[in-house]
Amino acid sequence: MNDIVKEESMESLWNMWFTELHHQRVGLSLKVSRVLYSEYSDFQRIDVIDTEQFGRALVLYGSIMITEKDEFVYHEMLSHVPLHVHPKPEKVLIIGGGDGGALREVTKHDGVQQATMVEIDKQVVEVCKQYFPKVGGFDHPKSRVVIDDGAAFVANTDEKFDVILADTSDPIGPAEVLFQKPFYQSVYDCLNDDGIFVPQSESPLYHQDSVTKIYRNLKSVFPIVRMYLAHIPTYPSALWSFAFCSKKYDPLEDFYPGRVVDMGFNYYNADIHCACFALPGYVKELVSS
Ligand code: SPD
Repeated sequence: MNDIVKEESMESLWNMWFTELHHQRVGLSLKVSRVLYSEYSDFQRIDVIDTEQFGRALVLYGSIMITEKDEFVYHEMLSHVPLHVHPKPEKVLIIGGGDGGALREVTKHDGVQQATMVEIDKQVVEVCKQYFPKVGGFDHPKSRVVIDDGAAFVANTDEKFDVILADTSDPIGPAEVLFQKPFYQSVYDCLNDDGIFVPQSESPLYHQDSVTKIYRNLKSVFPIVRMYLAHIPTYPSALWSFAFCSKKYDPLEDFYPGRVVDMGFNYYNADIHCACFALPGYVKELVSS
């Protein structure tokens, strides 16, 4: 057998798959070409895998946080919806977001003077800088990275922000407190009087109990709370939600399509901005109480 034939046979024998269970009886399986990193940090298990369809994936505690191929949807929708409603977003805070994708999107706005990212797990930031060098906006002059507990940061800071994003993992483990009322109240308190807060708010199909609780908590703190949706292929049910929470601005009445400047978006645009707030009946019901 010559070397080429030998290599081809080895290739065809490689049949390694990563499966994330999205529900007790449903999962997403991706064919893996290489496992690049597997370690435990002080907070969680961190894996980086190379997948044949979605490129590299960052997996925390067994759950996909980003893949190279579809992270743009999540980060554009988390960042640009609020940043196109607030008329003058100068100071932006990102809670979590250790991969730096939200930092990359936020710093695209000329008016933003400083984007502060507060991530609890230093190891996530280091791993992402090494394995996802194109994702994170860490080196932008407006970026400031703080390694700290996001809940403690908002509870103790004297700083005020125009827009706050909660770019968290799921409400289990270290991120659990970031879905609860005391955290939402601290966020409210460190927003300016016309501030906007957007947390990711899970899958309206597979995480219905969590979604209902998250929106109840948010509505007990913010006068304006509106869910919006995006299609993210590698997240549970591929239908993901975000909560637009605001002290003053309405996400549609205070949105002016003419102000949208193309910053190289691949998902977000003025039509998507308006359309993403349209909710299916079963989702409306989830967030109506
Ligand atoms: N189940 C996956 C939820 C992940 C949401 N956050 C992703 C962080 C990407 N910056």
